[in-house]
Amino acid sequence: MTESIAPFWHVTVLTLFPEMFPGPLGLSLAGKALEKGTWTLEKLDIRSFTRDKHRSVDDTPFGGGPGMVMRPDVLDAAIRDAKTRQVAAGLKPGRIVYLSPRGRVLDQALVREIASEGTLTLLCGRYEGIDERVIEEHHLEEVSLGDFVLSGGEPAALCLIDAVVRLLPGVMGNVETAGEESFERGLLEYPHYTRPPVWSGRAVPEILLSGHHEKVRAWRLEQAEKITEARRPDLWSDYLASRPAPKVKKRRARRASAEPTKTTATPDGNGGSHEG
Ligand code: 4HQ
Repeated sequence: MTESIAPFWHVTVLTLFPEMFPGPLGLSLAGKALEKGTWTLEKLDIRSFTRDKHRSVDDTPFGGGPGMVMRPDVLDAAIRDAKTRQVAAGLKPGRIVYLSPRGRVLDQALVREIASEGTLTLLCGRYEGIDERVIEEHHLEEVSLGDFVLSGGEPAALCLIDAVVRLLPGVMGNVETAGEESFERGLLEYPHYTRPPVWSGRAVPEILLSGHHEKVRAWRLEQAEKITEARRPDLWSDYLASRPAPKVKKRRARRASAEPTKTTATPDGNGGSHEG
């Protein structure tokens, strides 16, 4: 699961609010990378794919109910144009993500996967959402930022792009390389401190001032583990399950043992091991 990151990356955004892009991503490190051409952004205004005189992108839901639904014919034209333009630019059209609370919840593994692919198309919905048939027809992948409701997919798209772009080569400089970052190990971050060493009567943990790099590393791991266990039992159990099993010294099978390889509870209550 160690995808290499694409050398450059393209995203096409389908939206009714193209002015929202790159938005905050035009500033700071992501913006610099955009200027340098580390990534490219194409915005397609969904309304430009309407053909009626009122330029309608939505209509009332069949079966009744509140709100409006984005029309499949308009979205289909937008998606086709996105693909056509990607091919014309020499890109291989990749996955098409529809931002939606029904989707797979975005995590760092999916961000890495997307960063490893050259091209992404993002569809931002408004109103109650989009006609289900477009999801089927174009094999849209639904991705959610979390269990809350936005007024549109645009802020979620900006978050996803931000998370991808910071992984592209040269965007972040030297920070968080080679899986230094806590989340790369499936843990929450350890606590950070900087000057002054005493502030508001609070001293920085002494170990951090000691210069013992190995002890600092061990302390930070311990802190990251404690905070993950306390705050995110879901991450904690994944971490425990994926952690390499502690080495158990091989002990020769007992000659008279009926079940020499069984590792479940034994009369000594320790799986037959004297470690762990
Ligand atoms: N919406 N994660 C409804 C979200 C959302 C989320 C986007 C609101 C789609 C139609 N998107 N529109 N949560 O709440 O990604």
